[in-house]
Amino acid sequence: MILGCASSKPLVPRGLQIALLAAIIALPPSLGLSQPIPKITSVSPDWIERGTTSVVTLEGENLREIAGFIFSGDGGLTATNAPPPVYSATLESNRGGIVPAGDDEKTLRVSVTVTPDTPLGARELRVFAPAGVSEPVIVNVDFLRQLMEAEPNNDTNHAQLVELPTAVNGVIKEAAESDFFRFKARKDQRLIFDVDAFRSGSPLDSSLALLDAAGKELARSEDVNGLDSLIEFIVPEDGEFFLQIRDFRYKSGKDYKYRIVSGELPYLDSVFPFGARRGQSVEVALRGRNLDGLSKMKECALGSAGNPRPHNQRLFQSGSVRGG
Ligand SMILES: [Ca+2]
Ligand SMILES: [Ca+2]
Repeated sequence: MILGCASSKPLVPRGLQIALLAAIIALPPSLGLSQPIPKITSVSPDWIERGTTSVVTLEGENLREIAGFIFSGDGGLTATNAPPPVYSATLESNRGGIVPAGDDEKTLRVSVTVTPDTPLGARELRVFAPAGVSEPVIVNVDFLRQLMEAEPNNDTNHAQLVELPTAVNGVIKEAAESDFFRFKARKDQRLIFDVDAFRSGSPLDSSLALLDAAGKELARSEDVNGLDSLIEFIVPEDGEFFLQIRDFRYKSGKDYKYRIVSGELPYLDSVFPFGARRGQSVEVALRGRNLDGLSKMKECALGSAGNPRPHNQRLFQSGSVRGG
């Protein structure tokens, strides 16, 4: 349809042009432009402790008219819209006032509940609206308490106090930034600090250090699992210690995320054999730390033919054992 042209005589009288425009604008969305399909680009936090309800924030597009949530994989997760935080206000100096934050279609707060007995591991989360269903993002279920770093935590004087065991989640956002955490430990504890960044696609090349209460470096790790650091620390005496993480090259960015599984936790260096036929029980030899003398597992239940996922899947991956 041609409504008119500045350089020629309009094909449609001006009054009719205005009426046509008004009619197009007034069309309901289903008859005019198609409704937009929701899109999720990130979820934070993306790890949730089993048996808890957590608020996670989705970022993306067209998230204002969400009708529901879909989880794929093992069950045990449900989600509802979370109310906006009452304290969420942004000071906008150029407008001279306080306006509510997060009132847009690019952010959605979701309350996710995980049952206490659901299997650990990853789930796909999608949102749906009348126009369609989003692509999925991954949400992980863990047995550890999940902590988000709290700024400022960029030096030992502002180190964030954490209680082990825990999984600490953070981001190295600023150039040359280090994040510091402070924890108490008892003599002879064998503590594991297992960074997960590179292995999850983060550009962070972690450099991880343990310091004593005076700030003296006791241990440092660069690359153990790919670029991810791992420290095993046998506590020399009761006291407080610092954990420090930064990028090895002092790089940074909002996607420089990390996760540090921390505490007196079992850690597998290797398993043998590496797998077994579906539906078969095998004896698996284990090598690792904090295994409580466990060197073999006689019964390693694998999924039946109808359930191809190993029940205790994580035992077939080296790294921190996260329960089962
Ligand atoms: Ca920080
Ligand atoms: Ca590294």
